Amino acid sequence: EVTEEANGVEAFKTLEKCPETSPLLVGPLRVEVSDPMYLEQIRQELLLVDRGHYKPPQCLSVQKVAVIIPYRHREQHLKYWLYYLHPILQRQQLEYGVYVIEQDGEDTFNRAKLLNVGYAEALNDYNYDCFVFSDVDIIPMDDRNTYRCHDQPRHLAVALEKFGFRLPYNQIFGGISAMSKDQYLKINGFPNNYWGWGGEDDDISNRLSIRGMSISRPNVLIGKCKMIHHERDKLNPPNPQRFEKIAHTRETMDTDGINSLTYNVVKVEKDQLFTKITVDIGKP
Ligand code: BGN
Repeated sequence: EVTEEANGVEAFKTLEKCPETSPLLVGPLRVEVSDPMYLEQIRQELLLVDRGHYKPPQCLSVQKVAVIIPYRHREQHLKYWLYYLHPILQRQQLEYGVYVIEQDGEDTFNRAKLLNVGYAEALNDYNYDCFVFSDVDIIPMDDRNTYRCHDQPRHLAVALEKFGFRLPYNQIFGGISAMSKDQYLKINGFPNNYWGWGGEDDDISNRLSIRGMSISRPNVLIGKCKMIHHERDKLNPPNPQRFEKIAHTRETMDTDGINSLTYNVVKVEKDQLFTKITVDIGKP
């Protein structure tokens, strides 16, 4: 007689929790962004990823992580991101899903609103409890920089070459960050009305400190990241209102955030390696 255990059904149910530190990590990584990338080739090497979702086969991931990438017109960057990040996240033994949130149309870019959309859409899709918000052009250079949530909101893009591999200022929260659902809801999510480059991450950082949270980070060795060089986006000019706006986070955060988010989904595309959601988020 074949028992459930013997045919593997029971074995799946009793997978043990993944260890605190994954045994698959290798540490520092070489990140090269010069050779062209081909999506079909990347897909061939990542056969365990299904519609952007991965579950470690060896153990039960303690957190379910949604990785949210705000996006427009960065096809080549996205290929590098997928090529490098999927294997890293898998070595980190995370259960994760990748969501690329594309701003429809050609109006000024709004990073933080796209991140809010990503939070909402990822939660519609699956029961995630941790959210990593990542720019498409930043790749970690050490796989010990884990894409998961901590007791305090986490900043992951700690050491970039353009800032001499250290923090330009203490409260910086840009590039890549991770927050649990609870941490995110405590600050009413992110602001929806920062159109153009700059300041939205400082607003988020203000929200965290106003709600009594602090920023957790890996050290500068583990937190080293590669930023892919590019021209400034024409559709993402520096936001002239950003100085004024970050001075008023306290007054705006309770009415501007996930509780006031509106948008329309234009298109959903399920690729093997990611879910891409194209959204109309309005205009400035
Ligand atoms: C800061 C930007 C951040 C950006 C970092 C790093 C502002 C607000 C007015 C001071 N903040 O200056 O958004 O992440 O630089 O590039 O511009």
